[in-house]
Amino acid sequence: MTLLMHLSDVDEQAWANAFRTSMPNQTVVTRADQFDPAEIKYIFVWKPELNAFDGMTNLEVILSLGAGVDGILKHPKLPTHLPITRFVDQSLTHCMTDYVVANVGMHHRQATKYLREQKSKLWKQYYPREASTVNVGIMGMGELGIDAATALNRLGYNVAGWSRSKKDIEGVQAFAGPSEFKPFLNRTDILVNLLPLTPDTEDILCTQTFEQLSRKNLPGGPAIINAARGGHQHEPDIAAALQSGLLGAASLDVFKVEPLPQDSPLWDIDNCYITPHIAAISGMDAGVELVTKQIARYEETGDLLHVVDPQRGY
Ligand code: NDP
Ligand code: OXD
Repeated sequence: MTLLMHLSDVDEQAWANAFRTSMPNQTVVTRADQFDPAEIKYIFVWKPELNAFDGMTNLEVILSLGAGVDGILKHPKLPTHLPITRFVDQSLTHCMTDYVVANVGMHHRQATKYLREQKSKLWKQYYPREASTVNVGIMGMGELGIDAATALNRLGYNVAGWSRSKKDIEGVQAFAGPSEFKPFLNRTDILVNLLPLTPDTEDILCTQTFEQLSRKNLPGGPAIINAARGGHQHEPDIAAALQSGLLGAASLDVFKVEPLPQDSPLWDIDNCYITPHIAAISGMDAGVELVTKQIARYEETGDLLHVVDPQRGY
C-alpha cells in the first residue's frame, strides 16, 4: 500500500519522514515525489488542492490531519463513496481546553477594562467576582466541547452546553437543538464556539445571536470566543457589536479568510483578541501514532475510528 501526504501549510516532508519511521514496511510519498496516483491507497490530507484526488482509482481511505473536515467535505472532486476519518486525540483536545480556559478567564477578569486603564496609567481596583457568577455557554459538545466544559466546571464556572443531542455531564446544564438555542443564549455571559462548520452552523455568530446573550453578569457586556471556524462568524456584525458595546469582547482564533486580511477592521479593535488559528494543533507525534494505528486496524479488520458522517457534515 502507498500512503500519500497532501498537507498544505505544514511541513509535508517532516510528516512523511516521521511516517517512514513508524511504518517502515510501507511506502510513504509526498506530493514532491514521483508516484503513480493509482497506487495510492491512503491519503493524509489538510487543505486539499483541486487536483488532490485525481487519478486515485485505488484510494480506500481519506485521513484528515484536522479535527474539522469542512475543507474536505466541500472539495468539488471529493470521492464521496470513501470513508473520511478525522483527528481525535487528547493532545489536541487538551490544547483546545487551554485556549478556552485562558480566554474565559481573561474575559471573566475584565482584561479589556484593565488594558484600557493601563494605557492611561490608571490604578483602579475592581474586585473580582467569583467564577460561579459567570455563565459560560459552549456551542458544540463533542470531543472538544465536553473537555472544555468539564475543565471550566471544575474551575467553578456555571457551564452549559448546546448540541444537537442532549449531553448528560455532571454539573453542566444541557441544551439541545434549535428550540433550546434561545434559552441557552439568554443565560450565557461568555459564549464559546466549538461547533463544526456545516450549512446549519454557518454565520451563527451574528447580531441576532449576540442580542440574545445575557447582559447581567459581566460589567463590560457579554463576550464571545470562536475557536472553531471562520465560516461561523459574520465578521462585520462582530466588528459592529464590539464597537457598539453589544459585545464586551471577542477572542477570535479563526477567520473567514486566513490569514486575516490586512484591511480587516478587526485588527484595530482593542476588545478583539486575535490569534492566528493556533487554538489547538494536530501534533506530529500524536498524528503519526493515530494514523499508524488507523491503518493497521483497517488492514487487519477493515474498521476505522472517528469516521465522519457526510450527511451530518461532521
Ligand atoms: P465533534 O464532531 O466531536 O463535535 C461537534 C459537536 O457539535 C457535537 O456536540 C454536535 O452535536 C454539535 N453540533 C453539530 N452541529 C450542530 C448543530 N447544528 N446544532 C447544535 N449542535 C451541533 O467535533 P470536535 O469537538 O472534535 O471539533 C469541533 C470543531 O472545532 C471542529 O469541527 C473544527 O472546526 C474546530 N477545531 C478548531 C481548531 C483550532 O485550532 N481553531 C482545532 C481543532 C478543531 P451532537 O453531539 O449532538 O452530534
Ligand atoms: C482542526 C484545526 O480542525 O486545526 O484540527 O482547525
